[in-house]
Amino acid sequence: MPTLGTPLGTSGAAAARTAVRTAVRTALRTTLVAAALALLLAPAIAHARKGPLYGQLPVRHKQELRLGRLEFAPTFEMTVQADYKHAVTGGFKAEYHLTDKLSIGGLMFFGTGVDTLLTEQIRESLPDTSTTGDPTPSKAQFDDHLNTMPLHGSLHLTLTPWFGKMALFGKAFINFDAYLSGGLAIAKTQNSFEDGDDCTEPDGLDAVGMPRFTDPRNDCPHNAGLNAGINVGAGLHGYINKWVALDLYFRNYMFNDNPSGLDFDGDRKVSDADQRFLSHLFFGVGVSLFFPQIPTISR
Ligand SMILES: [Ca+2]
Ligand SMILES: [Ca+2]
Repeated sequence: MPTLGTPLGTSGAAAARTAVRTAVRTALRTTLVAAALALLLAPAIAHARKGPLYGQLPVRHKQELRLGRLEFAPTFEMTVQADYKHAVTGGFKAEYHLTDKLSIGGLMFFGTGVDTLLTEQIRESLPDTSTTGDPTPSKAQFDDHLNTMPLHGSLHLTLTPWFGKMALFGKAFINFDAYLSGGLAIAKTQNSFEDGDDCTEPDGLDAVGMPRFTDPRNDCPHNAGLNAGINVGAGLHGYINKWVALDLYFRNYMFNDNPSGLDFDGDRKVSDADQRFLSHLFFGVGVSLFFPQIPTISR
């Protein structure tokens, strides 16, 4: 009769070893199958995490309101914060949209000068006739030195990185875009000074007989002619339909100018040295017409 603590026989030990080997093989097989399944399913799981829109176009079947279209816009432009003369102008913008985001264009405006409130106040404070020894200009001398801008324009590149749709009162949906623009500026300026624009009249002789300049009022304004410079602008289109849009923008035309036509640097004479590289900021509103009238549709 067997007793507790008696060692197993030879056949019992062999059976136990076989059972352990079988268990290890089963565990290994299960682990390998699980690893293979994980490798196979990993891309599918990753794709599912990125969502169904992964790799898709941002916008499908989009109306191409700019791409390949010519934009022509009758436009009104007026200066903002001019010192002496507002420029009130009318003209046009022409722009060819090479891509949805990039266009090349030009602007041309014709206009007239309108006194600012500052000019009216200064004129009222001035005497009708000038006096020798008193540097104050007469009303006529002040007026004849001011310049106006009868013509100005631009050649520029425009970047339109933003576009979308706006809802008006939750009912009407209109397309819009916003753009930045910059390039070359040109401006024609003129004055009403009768004796020309480039003279600097001597006002006597100094001790060694050289011309002496003490009175800028009889000098020419040095502020008329064709001026070249640069311009930058920013604006937006609100599309009324597929080929008509409202165009609102600010554009700054920068070039050398001396709007008062009088002595700015204080050397008692008017010369080209009185000109500075100045901003001429305009607000513009135009009606943009896009051609062809029917936009293409993206894929
Ligand atoms: Ca002089
Ligand atoms: Ca001067």
